[in-house]
Amino acid sequence: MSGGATLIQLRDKVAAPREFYEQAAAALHVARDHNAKLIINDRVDIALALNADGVHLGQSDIPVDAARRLLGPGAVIGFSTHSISQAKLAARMPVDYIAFGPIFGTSTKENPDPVVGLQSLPTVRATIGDLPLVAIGGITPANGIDVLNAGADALAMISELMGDPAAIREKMRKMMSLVAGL
Ligand code: 3NM
Repeated sequence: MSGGATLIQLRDKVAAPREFYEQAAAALHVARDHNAKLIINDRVDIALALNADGVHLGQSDIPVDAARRLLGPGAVIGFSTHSISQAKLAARMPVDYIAFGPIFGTSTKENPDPVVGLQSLPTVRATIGDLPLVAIGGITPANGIDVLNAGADALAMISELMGDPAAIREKMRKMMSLVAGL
C-alpha cells in the first residue's frame, strides 16, 4: 500500500474462518490507513461483517448476483474468469472488474486453469467492453507492460511481491513507475 497498490485482495485458502476474519480485520485497518481498498477473496460474509470494500469471487463461489444483493451497489465485486466464454458471461453480471488468467504459468495456485496467454487479451478486451480487465497469473515487471499493452487495465501479482516480503514496497514502486511511463 505504501508501495502504491490501490486495491488489495486478501486471499488465504487454508486459514480457518476465524483466523481469516481476524486477518481481514487487521488488513482492513492497514488499508484504511493508506487509502487503499481491501477486498476479501471468496468470503462475502467476512466482507459484510467487517464492512470491507468488497469481494473477489471465483467460478465456484456464490453467484455474483447473490453477492451483489448482500453487499449492495457500492461494494467492489471482482470475478475471476479463465476463458473467453467465461469472460463473455461475466460481462453481463453486476461486476466491477473482470479478472482473467492465468496469463502466464503460475505456481501460486494448486490447480491452475490452463494458461490463456498474452495473445488472448485483445479478444477479452473486445468482449467485455468498458469493464476493467485485471490480468493475473505469472505477472512480473518484465512482462507487465506487454500485458497492459495487450489490453489489460490492471495487473494482479502474488509471487512477484510475496516471494520477498521485505521488498514488497520497493517492488511495487518499481512496478508503478514502469506503468506510469506508459
Ligand atoms: N488466479 P502469481 S492465477 C490467484 O488464473 C490466481 O485466475 C489466477 O499468482 C487465475 O502472481 C492466480 O504468483 C495466481 O502467478 C496468481
